Amino acid sequence: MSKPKVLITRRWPESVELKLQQRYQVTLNPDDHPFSAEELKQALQQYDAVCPSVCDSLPAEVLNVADKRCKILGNFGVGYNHIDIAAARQQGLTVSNTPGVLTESTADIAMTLLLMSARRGAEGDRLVRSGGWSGWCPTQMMSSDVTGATLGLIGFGRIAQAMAGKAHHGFGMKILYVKPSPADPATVADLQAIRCNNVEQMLPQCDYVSLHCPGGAETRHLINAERLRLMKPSAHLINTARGDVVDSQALIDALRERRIAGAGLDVYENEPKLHPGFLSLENATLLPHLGSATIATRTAMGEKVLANLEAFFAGRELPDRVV
Ligand code: 8YV
Repeated sequence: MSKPKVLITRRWPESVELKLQQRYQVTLNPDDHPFSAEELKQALQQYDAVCPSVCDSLPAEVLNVADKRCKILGNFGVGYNHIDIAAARQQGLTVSNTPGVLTESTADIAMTLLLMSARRGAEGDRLVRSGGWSGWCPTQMMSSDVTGATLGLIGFGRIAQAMAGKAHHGFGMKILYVKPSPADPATVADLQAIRCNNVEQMLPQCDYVSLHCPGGAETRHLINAERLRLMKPSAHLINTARGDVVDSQALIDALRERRIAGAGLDVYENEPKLHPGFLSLENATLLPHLGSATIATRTAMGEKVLANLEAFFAGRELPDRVV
């Protein structure tokens, strides 16, 4: 029997690409260019498995292409809001993702952004590089304390809980959260976390707010102008979830008018073409979607995709089935 044909849409860690080459008739993307909608449609027609990532938009219009050969989308990433899941289901496509292996690295980036935003890290770096630093003085670049402050989490899944652990046990932070259903009692006890009734109730109490809900239609612009007005003027907003959870223009206005102190962002609406308004804001710390970007994590994500493909082609239940 010939080996299944597999397409990887972007470069993956070399060790995983090698394993893919040993197991499948695999096509890699040596120049790492992002695929166009047309290329994705052709991929669905030519391969048994297509392995996309967050930069591959797969709406119904692409997934519904005629004469599909593809049976499985082995997504490289835990978030799958770039895939129209209803259309995939309707087309009989299997979809898998990579939960669990990127929890700590993404929580680390959220904590990095919180610290950078609180302590004005990126701004300080720019000052030194610009040659504009005239030396230490008692009132220069004063900032906000992290230790002992209150952190509010919107969404309380794996990544939020990992961040809460770092914040509470490492920095003595008080943890608040909003989640549709109560969290596991042992976790709540360990973090001494307090569940708030809703976002409106939580926001005014927080020194830092970190977003950990999934992206997509249900959470689009969950942080809007109205809710930004509920935050303390000294508070910071951290987003490592998905860009469209925040109304960019509303956040830019709030930062510009200093209605909140700062924002630390790893994700953006219309990534990578973020709203240009962010670029001139000293109080916005901007990272290029680095949440899971450690060698170990990206390798583990690739291994997860491999495990899902292996199960699928062996006719076994998938470890990480979305659809
Ligand atoms: C990835 C992520 O870098 O897993 C996710 O959902 O946002 C990041 O870890 C990216 O999505 C890879 O597709």
